[in-house]
Amino acid sequence: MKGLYLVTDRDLCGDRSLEDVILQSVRGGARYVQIREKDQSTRDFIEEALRIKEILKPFSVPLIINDRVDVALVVKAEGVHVGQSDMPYKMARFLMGPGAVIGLSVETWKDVEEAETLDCNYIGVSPVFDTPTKTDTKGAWGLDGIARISAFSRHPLVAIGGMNASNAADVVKAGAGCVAVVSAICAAPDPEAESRKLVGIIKNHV
Ligand code: TZP
Ligand code: MG
Repeated sequence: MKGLYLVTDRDLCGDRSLEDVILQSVRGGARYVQIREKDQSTRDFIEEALRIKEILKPFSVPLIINDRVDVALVVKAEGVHVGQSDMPYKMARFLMGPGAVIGLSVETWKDVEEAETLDCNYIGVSPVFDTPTKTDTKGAWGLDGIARISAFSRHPLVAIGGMNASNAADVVKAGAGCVAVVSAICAAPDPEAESRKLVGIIKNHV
């Protein structure tokens, strides 16, 4: 996993549709898109995921569904991302199959050690920095945390939390090949330009 990873937040898109922001972001070079919906009905989530799948197809960008393995299966998404309170990784793998992309969030050192025993496709280092976008976290890893995890873990690292064009280079230099952002793109006045800028920063520092 390398490059820019967009995680969505519909509320941060303002008067633009989520679909429009996603299209702009992949035009700007985002390589992965994760749809994260916390308050949507199952029906609406499925319909949205199907629309977004069509948008991503021409870009060969995999669709990853946050948490909801049922939605991922029914829309034939390429993957799911599970956190430590979601469906356990092995059950998600059992349902999704060997070919799916499955990411697992690590919030503590114990999570990192446990992830070593699992064949997840990446670990989400969560959060790297404190962020108003998600506040129910167990404390920020910081750049030191990324470096420590990167030295220890065999898994690709996807860094998430509080990242933007001002700190993405440091995060990549610390050992994360993939930078996942929510507000930096969803709330950007020009999501395509912002994505392009982040992609350039990541490329120059891996
Ligand atoms: N998981 C850990 S931090 C976070 C998630 C979903 C939110 C990151 O949002 P932002 O706006 O990129 O800081
Ligand atoms: Mg979750």
